[in-house]
Amino acid sequence: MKLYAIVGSPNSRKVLAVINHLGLEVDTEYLDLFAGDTRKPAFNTLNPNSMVPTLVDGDLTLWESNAIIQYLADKSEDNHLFPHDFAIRADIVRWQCWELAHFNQAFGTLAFEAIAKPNFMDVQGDQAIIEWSKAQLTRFASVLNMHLQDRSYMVGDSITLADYSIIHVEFFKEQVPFDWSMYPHLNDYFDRMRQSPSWLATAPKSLEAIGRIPEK
Ligand SMILES: N[C@@H](CCC(=O)N[C@@H](CS)C(=O)NCC(=O)O)C(=O)O
Repeated sequence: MKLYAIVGSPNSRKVLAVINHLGLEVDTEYLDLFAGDTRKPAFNTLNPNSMVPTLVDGDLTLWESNAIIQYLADKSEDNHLFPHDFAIRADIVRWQCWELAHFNQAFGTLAFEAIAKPNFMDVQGDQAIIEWSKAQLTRFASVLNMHLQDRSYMVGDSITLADYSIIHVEFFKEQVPFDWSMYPHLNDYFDRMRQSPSWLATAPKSLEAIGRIPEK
């Protein structure tokens, strides 16, 4: 299996953390975002969105990080991250849909506009989008905070795919212009999850390392 990824990309980190967690053998090729590697024709035949993560396994080419991690978990012998029980799977998929459509849609957009644009692309973020993202995040952060008030993980009592999906923008949490102080359970959860070894191992070494091919 081969994974195309970008150092520090939240969606790549989500997949890499699951690979680490499950101890899978996957050949990872890092693309250089700033050299335009994701826009090259050869890569676009694999992923017409010009985005990572993208997984190739024999005849299957798969993009969308949540689809990739479901596939990897189902392929692994010890699939405790995405158990076979229908109700548990539906619960995990529910939170993966929710993070994609709501919580991380807001959080990721805020991180892109307020942090990535000025720091990596030399342009100012769009203030109207920043304000919209903050309003959305206010709405959905309280849902997450409430869900986590009496639990350590998103689903059940151990880590699942839902956790790696929820936390994937974690690196930017303290950098975005958002007051997280109203959400103590969410904050405790992020603090715990960001220390989990499989996730920690995917962290970029520095801000400068983000988007570039790592030195061997
Ligand atoms: N919904 C996609 C989002 C993928 C995505 O946003 N990838 C970013 C990196 S985290 C990317 O490749 N960006 C490059 C670009 O937009 O040109 C997923 O979950 O995989």
